[in-house]
Amino acid sequence: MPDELMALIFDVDGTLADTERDAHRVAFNRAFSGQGLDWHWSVERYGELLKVTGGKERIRHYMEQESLIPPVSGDPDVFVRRLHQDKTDAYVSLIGSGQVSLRPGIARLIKEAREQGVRLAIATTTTMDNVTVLLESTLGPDAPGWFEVIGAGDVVPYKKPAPDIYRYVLQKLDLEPRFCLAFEDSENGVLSARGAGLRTIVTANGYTLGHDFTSSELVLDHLGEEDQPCRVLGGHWTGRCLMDMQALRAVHAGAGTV
Ligand code: XBP
Ligand code: MG
Repeated sequence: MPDELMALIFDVDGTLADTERDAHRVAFNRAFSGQGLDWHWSVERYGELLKVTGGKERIRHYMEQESLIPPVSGDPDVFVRRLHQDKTDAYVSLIGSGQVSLRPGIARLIKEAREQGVRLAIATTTTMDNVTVLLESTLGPDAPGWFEVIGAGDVVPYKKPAPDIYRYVLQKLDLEPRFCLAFEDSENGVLSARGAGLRTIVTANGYTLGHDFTSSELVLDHLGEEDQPCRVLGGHWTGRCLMDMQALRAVHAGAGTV
């Protein structure tokens, strides 16, 4: 008997929506200029910086790389936290204005999972306010409540690629990893999910296409819609490429087709 698929656990950035290039990056740059800093993260530079997960950690890494010192005296950590709060404010207002949409298949799959009583959760590195505003602005004001657990940001000491955030979510769900499927877009995300013992489907994006996804079950360009089938980029899947619950159960069971 294969394990029953009881819960879907979603990453947020790059998986639910393409938020990095045109939302997080823009928000970081707005925070920098708002503080009078001449720092600017280009699309390309940001792609490199993404290997460091977490906004505060990314800012610290950039400052180290560029040998930058805070423009104010006092605790550098306080400076980073303030700058990052400005970034979160900028991100929330950007996403709240409805400029970012969900990736193909996400809304469809979430609806179907809810109809079938499949449990939903989120495991992300980003800040909780960012998750809430994205869910509300794309799926409606009730959407955050559809997710039984939202594991976000600093709730665990070590961010992805550490497995902590997935372990946290599994513990809150009170489920073993074999009953779940994770959705990720990046190598750091897959390492985190796999580290927690989860089977993982990857939907790659512009920033993550070259990543190593060998430990995932399946790599796709997206989850697919009726009029927009997905493409298989890695792993084994034959036949129609549309990740509905039937297809997910097959992937979870290790089958390459429905
Ligand atoms: C997402 C991230 C996040 C965001 C920034 O990684 O790395 O750090 O870029 O969010 P993943 P904050 O999709 O693997 O969870 O600035 O709120 O930290
Ligand atoms: Mg991601």
